[in-house]
Amino acid sequence: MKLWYSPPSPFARKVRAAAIELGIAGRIELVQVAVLPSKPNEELARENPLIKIPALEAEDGTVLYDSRVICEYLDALAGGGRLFPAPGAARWRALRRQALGDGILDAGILRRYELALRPEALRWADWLQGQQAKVSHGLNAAEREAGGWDEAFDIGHITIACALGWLDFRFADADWRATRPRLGAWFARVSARPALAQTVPRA
Ligand SMILES: N[C@@H](CCC(=O)N[C@@H](CS)C(=O)NCC(=O)O)C(=O)O
Repeated sequence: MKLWYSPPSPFARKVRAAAIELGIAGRIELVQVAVLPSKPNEELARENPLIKIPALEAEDGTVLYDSRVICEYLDALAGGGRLFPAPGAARWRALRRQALGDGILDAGILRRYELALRPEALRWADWLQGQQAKVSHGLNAAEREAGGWDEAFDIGHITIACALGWLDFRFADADWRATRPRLGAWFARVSARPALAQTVPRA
């Protein structure tokens, strides 16, 4: 299998961490690519028409996207039911957690693009604030739930951890831990897992 990724990408990190958790990372060749919404990568577009990472060439040659589909594929490949619980309440909780982490990232990445790519004179302060509100409320929801998160480590936990790691990487001065002690303590504990320790975002 082949994974198109970049070292800072939190969505690609989800896939890399999932593969390590599942013990199948050795079956995946990593292909580093550059992606920017302001500069479409036409080579990547041949693999993923949405021109985003991650994209995974699966064992049958199909190219899968996005991170949610790829992670569920890897889970199935490793026997199923490990990162994506079987149908039932635990599965809905895991998928909801994944949606929360993905949503925090979607809003955070839109802010990042606005701040890093858009010319300063064209920036839209209300829109930036609207995205920040999604990040903040999302983190508050995670703080309310994090007390019960030590029983398992599913795709939702991986996604939340990747979101927190990316916020630390891109917005290091935004002290999200100050008002979210349970989430901070949980993140410190899970960061020691090889799947997260080996995939810390870097430039
Ligand atoms: N929903 C997608 C989001 C993927 C995504 O936004 N990836 C970013 C990099 S972290 C990207 O490729 N951005 C390029 C662009 O938006 O053009 C997933 O879960 O994989």
